[in-house]
Amino acid sequence: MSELLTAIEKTAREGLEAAAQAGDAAALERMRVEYLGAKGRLTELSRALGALPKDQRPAAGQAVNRAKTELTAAHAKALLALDRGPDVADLLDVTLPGRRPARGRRHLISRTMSEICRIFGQLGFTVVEGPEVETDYYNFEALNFPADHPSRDMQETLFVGDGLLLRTHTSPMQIRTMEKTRPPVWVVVPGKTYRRDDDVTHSPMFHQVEGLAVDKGLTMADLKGVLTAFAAAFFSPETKIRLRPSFFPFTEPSAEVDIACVLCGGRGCRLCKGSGWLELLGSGMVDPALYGFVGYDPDEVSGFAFGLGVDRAAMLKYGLSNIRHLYEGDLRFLTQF
Ligand code: 2U9
Repeated sequence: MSELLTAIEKTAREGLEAAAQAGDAAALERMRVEYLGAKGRLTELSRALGALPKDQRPAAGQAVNRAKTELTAAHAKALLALDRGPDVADLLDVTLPGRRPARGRRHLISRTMSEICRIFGQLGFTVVEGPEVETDYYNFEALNFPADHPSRDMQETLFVGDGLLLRTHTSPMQIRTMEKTRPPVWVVVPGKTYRRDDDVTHSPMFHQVEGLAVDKGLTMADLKGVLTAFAAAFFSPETKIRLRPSFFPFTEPSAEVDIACVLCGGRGCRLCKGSGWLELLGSGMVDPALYGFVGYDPDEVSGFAFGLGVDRAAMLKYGLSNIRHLYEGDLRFLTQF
């Protein structure tokens, strides 16, 4: 073997050793310059190839190239090892407690709706649910809204074609229930309802719980008793209510029900606009005209009904100023309750 070949192999061995020993980037760079640089040891050896006898050149040339490849790879590998930083095992504390996966929870609206139904359940009402796509008959006609009557304007209906619409209240289900059962009827109907309405206190989809009681001898006193008990259970035991005359096509007489302001207790503040009262729900004695649609005898039975916006009830109970918070799905808001 020629002297040159021996020198090439020695240089390769020393270069590999230097790469393995380099403890930092500066030492590694010194190795690269010394062995692989333009004036480095392998370059010098390549130059010496020209002085060899012709027959020895190919073997020596291959040896230089092999050495270059080996040292370049060793340099790159050592550089990567430096970049990787400390071993993961040194950073991992296996004694740390694990991270629990986040648990879901029911939405504030769903929980408020359940709470309202639970309270009316204790007062003797049964929960029934029904379709959100309804016919004009169940949403309006059977509820004493004559065709083309201005009272339909109060409802801002969303139509879906084929004579169908998105129910504007859950009242159609009370009609369906009365069609199927004889009195006494004591039901509450929770569910989604739809109107063309969109501002800080209105959403085009909102939630209602409506109630209907039809029985022998019911009067406005029963209505007031049930709603007083509801307000006490939903807000706080001392919550006062008042009935204010109003109009709904399906009840006569009709009353809106206010509760003493949840913020100032009735003294008057910004929330209740100084009145001391907040509007909570609508109610009234079932208009006897409705009984004709379901085959009940108005001389035999009487009834009361009420309708409560769940979103509004939740806003009052939890002091929310913007209905949109309930529908944006922002966990920073939702997890507060
Ligand atoms: C039948 C007979 C009567 C349900 C009623 C209201 C009054 C009422 C509103 C409250 C806030 C709707 O969500 S809201 O905008 N509801 O004011 N609802 S009485 O009366 C009925 C229902 C069904 C057969």
